[in-house]
Amino acid sequence: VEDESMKLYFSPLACSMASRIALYASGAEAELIQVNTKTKRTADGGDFLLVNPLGLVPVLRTDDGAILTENSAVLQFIADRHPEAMFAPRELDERARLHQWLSFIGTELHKGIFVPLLDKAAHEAVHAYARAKASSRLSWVAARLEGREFVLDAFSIADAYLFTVLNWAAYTQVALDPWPAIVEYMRRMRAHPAVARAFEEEKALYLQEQEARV
Ligand SMILES: N[C@@H](CCC(=O)N[C@@H](CS)C(=O)NCC(=O)O)C(=O)O
Repeated sequence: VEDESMKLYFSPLACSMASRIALYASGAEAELIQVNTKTKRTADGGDFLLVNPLGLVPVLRTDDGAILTENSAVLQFIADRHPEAMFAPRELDERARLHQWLSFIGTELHKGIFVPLLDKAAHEAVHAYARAKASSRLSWVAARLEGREFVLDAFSIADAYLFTVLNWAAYTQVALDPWPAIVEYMRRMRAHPAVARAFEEEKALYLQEQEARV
């Protein structure tokens, strides 16, 4: 597979970290381009809105120059390119289960709970509304993880995305302790080589970004 020219636009510790994890787990090569999602500038001063008018990461520029947005699509694209290296089920029922989890993580967790809580401009009523949803959503995740190592039968892009999103619990005062299965899962994920590498790199970039802002 020729993939020297793939580019992943990311912001440190944002949802795009899931795609970095998938790149590392699958062994795919891609240039990683940091985006300041506040100023909509890329690290080299480019206008990110020309890449994605929505100003959202992740964006994957595939090696034939196509622009792909949306976590779920980007993650599946990366995993499907290297099925020998990364578990990317293709049979109908397993793929449906993968879709189910990517959609759940993207809508119920990422957008439903964490985006409103991370948005400092959101009114307290918005925060309360999001917080009220957290318990049932996290119970659902915990029930799935009870007695299993990964979301599916092996490490997959669903784990990359779930770890990335649940990592925001620390920044939003969402307690995970009531769900030991989730706490243990996060511990296991942090020890996974692709997750550990991506997380360490993005934590360092996140700190740099925070320091530059002050
Ligand atoms: N629906 C999009 C949402 C992506 C998204 O929310 N990206 C966030 C980072 S986690 C972002 O770029 N936020 C910048 C902004 O809102 O301006 C997807 O699933 O990829």
